[in-house]
Amino acid sequence: MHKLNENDVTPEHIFFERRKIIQSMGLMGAASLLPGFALATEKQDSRQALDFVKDHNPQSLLLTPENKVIGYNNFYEFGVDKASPAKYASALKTEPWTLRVEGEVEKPMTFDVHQLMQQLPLEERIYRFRCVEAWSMVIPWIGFELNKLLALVQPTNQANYVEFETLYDPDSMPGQKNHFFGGGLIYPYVEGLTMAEAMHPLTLLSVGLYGKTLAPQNGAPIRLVVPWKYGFKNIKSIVKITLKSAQPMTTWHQAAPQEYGFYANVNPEVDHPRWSQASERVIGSGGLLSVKRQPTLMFNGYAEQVAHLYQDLDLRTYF
Ligand SMILES: Nc1nc2c(c(=O)[nH]1)N[C@H]1C(S)=C(S)[C@@H](COP(=O)(O)O)O[C@H]1N2
Ligand SMILES: [Mo]
Repeated sequence: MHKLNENDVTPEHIFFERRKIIQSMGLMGAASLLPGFALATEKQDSRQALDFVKDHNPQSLLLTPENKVIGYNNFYEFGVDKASPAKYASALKTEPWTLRVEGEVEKPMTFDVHQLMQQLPLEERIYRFRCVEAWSMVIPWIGFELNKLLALVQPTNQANYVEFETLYDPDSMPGQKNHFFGGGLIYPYVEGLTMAEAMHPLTLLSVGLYGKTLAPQNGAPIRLVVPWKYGFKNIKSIVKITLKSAQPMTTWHQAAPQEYGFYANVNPEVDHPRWSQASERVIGSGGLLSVKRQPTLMFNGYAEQVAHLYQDLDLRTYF
């Protein structure tokens, strides 16, 4: 693995240096002159700074600019096009927010998410993010390992799966009120993991990105991040986690079972029935026309850490 030394200038350093310079010059308003920086500075006001242990970016991944992370989203509760969530999700009231954890656990608990953020130490994780629609980003998430939360509720030995549920609130989520606006999905949005996936140290509950609390369009105040799986597994604005003995039914699998499996591990060798998964459009700092393509990596580049979870599984059948 590539080791960082003092001469390495990571993209992340460039980002923070740039911000420092702009702030020290009192020129935040002039930030729009810098490519890939304009929207972020205007929209970050509602988000609060977080205390967290910083990632070293060991793989020197080039970050997707913040304005694209918060401006190019999938959150069908707020409409199906990529710009809709940033437009409409500010209607979501994210404080106070309770997260219920129940099912196959010794101690069912209801958490106040903002208290939980004080209680569990937060860390940054710079992860690749690969959407099933064959585009990708690199995002500096902030959060804690899901296994830390599960330890508090003490799973029973019947707990084989973990089910996650998004808020159901048609008054603030127009996609839940109007079937077509919401892309025809059945709500609330539900996702699931096996217990082994949920306990894996790469699996995060995220409460922030780029140094601050999550924007509503990214799933504030708390959402799942599983970096070796397609984007749709990364369920947003979670209100309930239920540990189960049987595999849960999940939203996209229910909508189109032949296209979206339960596992949804990033796999360049198994195509989506309607398109190839062998390569991806990188959402980076370039304009939409200069978007580069790169080959997709097995398990999205995390094979070393997670391949063992699937060694007895036929990944064509269990896609
Ligand atoms: N509740 C909910 N969670 C969701 C979605 C959604 O429509 N509703 N879309 C998923 C999809 S398809 C993707 S690619 C990611 C996008 O996350 P981002 O907008 O933060 O990049 O969120 C996932 N989580
Ligand atoms: Mo996605």
